[in-house]
Amino acid sequence: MKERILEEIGKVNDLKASEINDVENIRIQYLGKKGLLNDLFLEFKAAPSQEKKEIGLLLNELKIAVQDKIEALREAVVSEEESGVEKDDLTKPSTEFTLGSRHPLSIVRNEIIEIFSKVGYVVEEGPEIEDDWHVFSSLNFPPEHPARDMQDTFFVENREDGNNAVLRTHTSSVQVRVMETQKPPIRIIAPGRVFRNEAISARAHCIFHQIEGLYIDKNVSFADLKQNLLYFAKEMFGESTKIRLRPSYFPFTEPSAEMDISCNLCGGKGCNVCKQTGWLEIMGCGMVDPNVLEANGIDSKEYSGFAFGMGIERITMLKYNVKDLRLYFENDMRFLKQFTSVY
Ligand code: 2U9
Repeated sequence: MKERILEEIGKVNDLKASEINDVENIRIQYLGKKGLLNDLFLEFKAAPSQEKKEIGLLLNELKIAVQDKIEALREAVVSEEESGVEKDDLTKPSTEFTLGSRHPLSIVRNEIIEIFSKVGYVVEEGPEIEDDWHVFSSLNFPPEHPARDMQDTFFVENREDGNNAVLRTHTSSVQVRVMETQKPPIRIIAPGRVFRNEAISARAHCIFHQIEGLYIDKNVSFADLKQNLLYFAKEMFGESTKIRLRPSYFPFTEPSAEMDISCNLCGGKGCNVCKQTGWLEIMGCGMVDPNVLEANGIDSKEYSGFAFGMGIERITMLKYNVKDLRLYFENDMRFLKQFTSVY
């Protein structure tokens, strides 16, 4: 009986949130006036006198053991309550916690930075609120160019001297600032947020992200441009990727080109994504216009250079098959948590 009772009381120790009231209930159950021990003592009175001594000893032993056990239980519960820590089952699995994930635009930006860093490009940054000189004039935009219109550019402040404060419409202004402060050779990439006054849709947004590159040194040629961008395309989209350059126009480069990569979905055969052409446009590029070099204090007879620019949203769409630009800005966890990367 002693063993059974001690075992029963012992089980209480395993109760999850045993409280001092529980311990008191157990004490009443065993040691109270109507408790089990008292019943036994009553029965003991009727025991034959020759057995009384032996039974009395056993009963006392049982009472002391039960008292000790209940006291130990009380102490355990009190010290647990005082420490404020619930006694945990250390064999239970730990509580689950979720790791955040990087935004897909950050993943792709970091990957592009990594690729260009390997061939000597250095990251440069600049202000998002810029002025007319750094965004337009120094980059050979004529005064009547449509980009200078309120329809296309967010104006922050109109200034008397005409050098209005604007939100930068491209990160080219970062390159201009580097040309002002550093001497060639210059080999930089400028990732950043840009702003254009456009209606928001699946294919356009008034805020987006670019990475632009600029390489200026003696004897930099169009062949260097082509080889640098071929290297980038293969690193970014796979070794079998091909590139093609189509003539284009930008105020700040001459000659200018758009660069396509072979469609990595159909391998160039033609599919919905590449609109049956086998090619996907990924960036613009060109040789820096001599006017731009001169406007920024670089002798165009001594130095030449190439530049390129790409939209990070577009590269991310191609890489991850994202169909709607707005997904990048909504911060819907169901979209965001699909992206995991080392970058
Ligand atoms: C300096 C001189 C030249 C940067 C360049 C492009 C071509 C280009 C667009 C791609 C898609 C912008 O995001 S987009 O809309 N960019 O096509 N950007 S060459 O040329 C420069 C920059 C700085 C001093």
